[in-house]
Amino acid sequence: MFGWGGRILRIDLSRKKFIVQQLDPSLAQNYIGGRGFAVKTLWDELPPGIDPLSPLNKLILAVGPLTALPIPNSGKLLVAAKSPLTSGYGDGNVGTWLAVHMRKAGLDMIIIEGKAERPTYLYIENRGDEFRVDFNSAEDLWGLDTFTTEDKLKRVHGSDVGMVLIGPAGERLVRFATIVAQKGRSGGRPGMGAVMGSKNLKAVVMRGHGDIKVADPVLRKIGVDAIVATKSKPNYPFWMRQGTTSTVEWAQEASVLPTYNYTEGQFDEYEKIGGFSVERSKVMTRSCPQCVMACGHVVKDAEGELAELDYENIAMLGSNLGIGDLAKVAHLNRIADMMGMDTISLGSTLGFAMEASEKGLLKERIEWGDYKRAAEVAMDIALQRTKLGRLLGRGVRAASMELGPEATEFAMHVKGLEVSAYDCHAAPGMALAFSTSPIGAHHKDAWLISWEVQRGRFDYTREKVEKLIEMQDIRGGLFETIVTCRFPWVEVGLELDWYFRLFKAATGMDMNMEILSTINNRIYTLIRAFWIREYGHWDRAYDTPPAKWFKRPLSKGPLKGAKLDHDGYQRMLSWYYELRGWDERGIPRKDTLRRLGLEFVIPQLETKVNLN
Ligand code: PTT
Repeated sequence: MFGWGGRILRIDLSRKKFIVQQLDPSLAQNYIGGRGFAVKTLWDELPPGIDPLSPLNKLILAVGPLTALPIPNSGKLLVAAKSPLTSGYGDGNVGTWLAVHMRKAGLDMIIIEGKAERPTYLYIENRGDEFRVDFNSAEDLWGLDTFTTEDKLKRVHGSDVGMVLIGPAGERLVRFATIVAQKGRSGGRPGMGAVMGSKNLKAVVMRGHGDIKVADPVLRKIGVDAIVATKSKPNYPFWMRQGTTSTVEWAQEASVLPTYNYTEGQFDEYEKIGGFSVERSKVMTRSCPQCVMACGHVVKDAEGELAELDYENIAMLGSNLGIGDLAKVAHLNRIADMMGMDTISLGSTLGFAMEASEKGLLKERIEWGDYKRAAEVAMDIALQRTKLGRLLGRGVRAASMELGPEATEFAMHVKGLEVSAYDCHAAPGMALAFSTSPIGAHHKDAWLISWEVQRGRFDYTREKVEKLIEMQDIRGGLFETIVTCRFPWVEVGLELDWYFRLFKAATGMDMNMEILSTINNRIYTLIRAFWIREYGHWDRAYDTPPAKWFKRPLSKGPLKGAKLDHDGYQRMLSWYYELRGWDERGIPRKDTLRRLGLEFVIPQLETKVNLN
């Protein structure tokens, strides 16, 4: 089998044991890698209904057949587990040298089980088929921020290792704690860092040895040509100047820049935090391994320290909180990176707290634009040191339920995952994208918004739903399974055909849109089955965007008065279900399950819901 390493490393923290297992070739054929491997493993191996923070949860680190190859932007790792934030399926995609070392060692997946008795970090190394896994004490690392931890581990193991780690937020089980790498790569928004923390696992460090075997050596030439093609795209030079941060100006123009906890779509001070401001302030860029499109723009923060910015971070910690100062936004970003928290969920919970405080639903004061207070509350959350920090550290869904029905009206989440940085008062397609994303309200599976802004943003059409599914199939089905960065395709327009050719050269297997669509339908439907099994029931309400976008129209700007239409949205949701082969409740039909080779989920699902 070419393209895949063919090995799975299974590590039991409770018993300090590990085994190397063979990858079942049918798993590769039917699920490709990354997210596909993760959900199949979680479905097969997790006892239904477990507490995500219990030792029974499993942390999956998975690569794909194109990870770490000499092709554009291939140093990525899929991290997944049952989410402590949403209680459903959770994953994220983090850039890290660990992915490269896994590939060198021939590992497709590392499955981490159980719970270490004391704080531990893992050191993994291979010589051919022989693996060594050390269960090292992390007592002296526990409590340290991610930057210091990385420096310390590199002093012990050398700077050429790959690693992922958590900060104090993960240790203290903040539900949106992430897994961090390379001082600024952060992945696993739905609390993958808390899952690591619950296992007393501070870091995974690895040095892999070996070559990645591919089916056809022509891969190297196609890879080099693809890199040249990426760099030759007309908007490549502008991308290198501003990366994702130019989205601030675009979002302002389109009235989709989240402002004051998604109350408005425009922010008066947007220029101060926009792409041009970042370009002027930039001191360096940071990137994932094997990247030709560095997206981490590093600026000096309000305390003179280096901090990395992307669009999502700026919007959620800037306009969404009413903070129009790049250095201050960067400081909040630095806190999130050092403590190991997701910036999107942090910005959303802080925005929620500001609105709750304004409405008198919170005793504690936290005002719009007050960066010092925002930084203090961010640390309260990370360290779980105050009542407010403990409330917000559970995410906006849990916090709003505690504050009462009025608060749930402005809690910006879907299925418990805080919404990423696009206001959808006038973007029903993007609202549907958030609501049908397999992990909750993340934009990564379908960034429909720029397409719909051009094509008729007030329409509730079937064409939009079809486009959404096509995007999910490409982003979810391709980039989350081959596990490389999607930016060459999405940001500078590298044609998909490059990836199909690279896939063929790596694995010897064909790939095209039709195959991709079948595989992604299988993965999406299995993920949906996982959510239903874990929740024990299902209905359309779980696939519905936050109430604010329906009930509270934009109050200013060119789209003043805009809000989502309930009936139009429900129509689109029904089309979505129909196209995926799910019934009117959003539950996969039996014939769909059989057609996709997922009949094995039927007995368990039938104990929870009636299947059509
Ligand atoms: C992703 C989410 C994003 S999406 C951003 S900015 W983006 C935020 N970045 C954070 C950060 O930084 N620090 C922090 N403490 N928390 C953060 N949370 C937010 O996390 C990321 C890049 C980006 S930057 C994007 S869009 C693309 N995402 C990809 C993806 O999802 N899949 C894929 N195959 N390729 C992708 N390429 C791009 O990678 P999550 P990263 Mg992240 C400072 O992982 O959980 O999906 O959250 O992984 O290595 O940082 O790369 O405008």
